[in-house]
Amino acid sequence: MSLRFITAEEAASYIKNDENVGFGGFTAAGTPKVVSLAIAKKAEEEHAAGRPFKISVFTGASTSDSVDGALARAHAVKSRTPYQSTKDSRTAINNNEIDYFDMHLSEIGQNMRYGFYGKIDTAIVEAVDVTENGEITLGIGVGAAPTYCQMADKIIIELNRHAPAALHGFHDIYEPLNPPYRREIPIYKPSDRIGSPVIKVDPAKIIGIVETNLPDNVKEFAPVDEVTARIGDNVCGFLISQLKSGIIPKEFLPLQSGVGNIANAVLGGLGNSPEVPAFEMYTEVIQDAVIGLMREGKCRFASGCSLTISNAVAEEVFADLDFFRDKMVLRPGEISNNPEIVRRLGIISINTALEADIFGNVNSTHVVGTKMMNGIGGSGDFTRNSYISIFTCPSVAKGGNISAIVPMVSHLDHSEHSVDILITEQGVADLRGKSPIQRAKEIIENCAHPVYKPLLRDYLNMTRKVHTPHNLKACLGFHLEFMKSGNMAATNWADYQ
Ligand code: 0RQ
Repeated sequence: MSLRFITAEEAASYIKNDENVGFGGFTAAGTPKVVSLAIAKKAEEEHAAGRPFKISVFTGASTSDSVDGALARAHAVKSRTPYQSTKDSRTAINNNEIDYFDMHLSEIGQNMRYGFYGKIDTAIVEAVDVTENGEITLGIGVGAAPTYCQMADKIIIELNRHAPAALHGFHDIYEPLNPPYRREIPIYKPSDRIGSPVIKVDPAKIIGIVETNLPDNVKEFAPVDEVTARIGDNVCGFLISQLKSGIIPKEFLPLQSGVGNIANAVLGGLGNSPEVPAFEMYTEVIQDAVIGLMREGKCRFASGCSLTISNAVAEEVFADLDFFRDKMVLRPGEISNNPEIVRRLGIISINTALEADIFGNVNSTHVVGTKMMNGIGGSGDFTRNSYISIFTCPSVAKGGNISAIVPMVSHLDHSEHSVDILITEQGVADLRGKSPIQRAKEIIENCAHPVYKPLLRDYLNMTRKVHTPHNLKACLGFHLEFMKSGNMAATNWADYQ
């Protein structure tokens, strides 16, 4: 059958109020860029005419302003999962206008197939190529596109001419069977390929193709500053110490690193450390620094779910695909983040905390316990199952008014049972094999900012000797003080006696 090219407006006309829509892509990479804008416009027109129009938005991870931003501003989102990171969608979530459920990214594909969240009415995916027999070569982000395409009644493809069709062969599309028929996922090293370079769908489900020619516009990284550089150095120093002691084998182990400025600084630091051997990555997002490390021969291979790279770096990669072809693979989030594989490969995970408590519990998602920042993303998929799990963060936020090290986290994402190492610009806390009191001393002395150390020491000494010495009246004292005076450092423990 022949492919039908349509406009973004026509594509949007097929999306009805209250549909479940699955978007392909992962971060801004490979995320649809024009049909979502047309859906937002349609929503505004429907609302102006007094008719309801909202959709439930399912994705692979965060998207871009063209999906989350535009749809939130148009009040077009009923519910949202599994992760987001744009300002307008965050505001709508915190106003409870959007029902957001935050979840581990590895689970979205299987949970959809299990039927936990209903059906997928329409899948909207970006591709660099599509054939008449329904073979789709995705763009530079995979996410949950394979599952959404398999489940959807209708598929809309944004065929983006900006990325080369020669990306064919970079993807490895594989969906596990559902229990009780599931077998092991046969990935034994990051470079193993187990699936197909394309998503194969019934071509009759493809209701239209919208042509685009647009870059992914992944946000540029901030230059490495003094604090992020010190965190990067501390991570490198720690990994080198583990290598020298033989805990990390001499071949090194695959790395996972979160997104953002700190992750970028850490990777840059690893590249500059002659004592760290060339390594492989089994990670979620392959970002700018990894491309540089590949050029230098420091990163031998990267398996990820997306190429979350800035426009300039994307142009460099697209112009030299043959160099990168045997150095990377793009997989569905269900596979890139799969706990079974993370545990098997012995991955070293490096993720970012908003705050950590003195006993090693980590909050990655909620500002002062109540306001959603982004979501847990893939951090839990990796942390819980890694060989060594590392969390990094600056010791203070908001000019020192917030301590990232608190007596008790105001929301829990990663528990003390899963967090091995905490690293700030102040130093490294190794929590492995330590009791709660030992962990608290390690974290306060090595990771807390000097301004907050005396307060944290006093907190620890305040309670009579028990296994985990919390004072239940005072444990959220830092947060209560921040809400009262705007400065956690003004906390007075006498107020809680
Ligand atoms: O605020 O933006 O107003 O300046 O939080 O903090 O230090 O710039 O760090 O951009 O890496 O984000 C945890 C949110 C960190 C992110 C989080 C304020 C701070 C700043 C951002 P401003 P930084 P980052 C794989 C792994 C969960 C998902 C994950 C994240 C802003 O890393 O979403 O790990 N992680 N995925 O000032 C109040 C505190 C604060 C605070 C920092 N304690 N209280 N505000 N801030 N600490 C990736 C994927 O899943 C795709």
